[in-house]
Amino acid sequence: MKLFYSPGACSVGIHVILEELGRPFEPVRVSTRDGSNRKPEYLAINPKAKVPALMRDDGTVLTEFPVIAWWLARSNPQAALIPADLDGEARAMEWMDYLCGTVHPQGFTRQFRADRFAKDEADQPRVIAQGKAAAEEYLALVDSRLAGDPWLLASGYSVADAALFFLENWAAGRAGMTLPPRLAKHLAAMKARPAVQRALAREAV
Ligand SMILES: N[C@@H](CCC(=O)N[C@@H](CS)C(=O)NCC(=O)O)C(=O)O
Repeated sequence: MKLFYSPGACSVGIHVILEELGRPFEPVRVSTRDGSNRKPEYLAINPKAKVPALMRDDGTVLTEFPVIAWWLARSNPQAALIPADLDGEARAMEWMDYLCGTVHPQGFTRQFRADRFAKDEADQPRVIAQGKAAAEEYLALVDSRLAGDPWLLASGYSVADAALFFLENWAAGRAGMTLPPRLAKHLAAMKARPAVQRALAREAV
């Protein structure tokens, strides 16, 4: 398997999941900062020009964080990274959809890529402020709805925690936000996991 990732991007969550599985994979760096994701070689792999993308052993490619995470968890049931019961699995998907489909673009892409939302530079501080306010509101909601301690689901650690991790890491780092208390505890618990440490170390190289 090959993981196409960009250092510091949302793809670190998939990097974490692959490290949790302990199966061999090849990490392939595609920097979104220098525009490598828009080069023809990468567009041939993912025409959406986004990371993460996962090339499976048969050469087929999956895109979209929640789908890649779900597929990895379901195809490696021994790792127990998603609840085995239908309702628990639905809860994990519900969180990942919210985190990747709402919190990421509305809360953080607005802060980090304001030029995508406002061409006129004079309008961009307003977009950034909107993103920060939205991120604070969304993260407060997540904080109030954690069903586990410290994990998102009452049943324990799951791929949904890896999705929450990349957002918390952005919030506490690049966005300079103060995390609400339960999310601060969740981030610390994530950072204590050897799989997270391995993923972060590899991305830092
Ligand atoms: N819906 C996608 C979004 C992925 C996404 O936005 N990735 C960002 C990095 S965090 C990216 O590739 N940005 C490059 C660009 O938009 O040029 C998912 O959940 O996987």
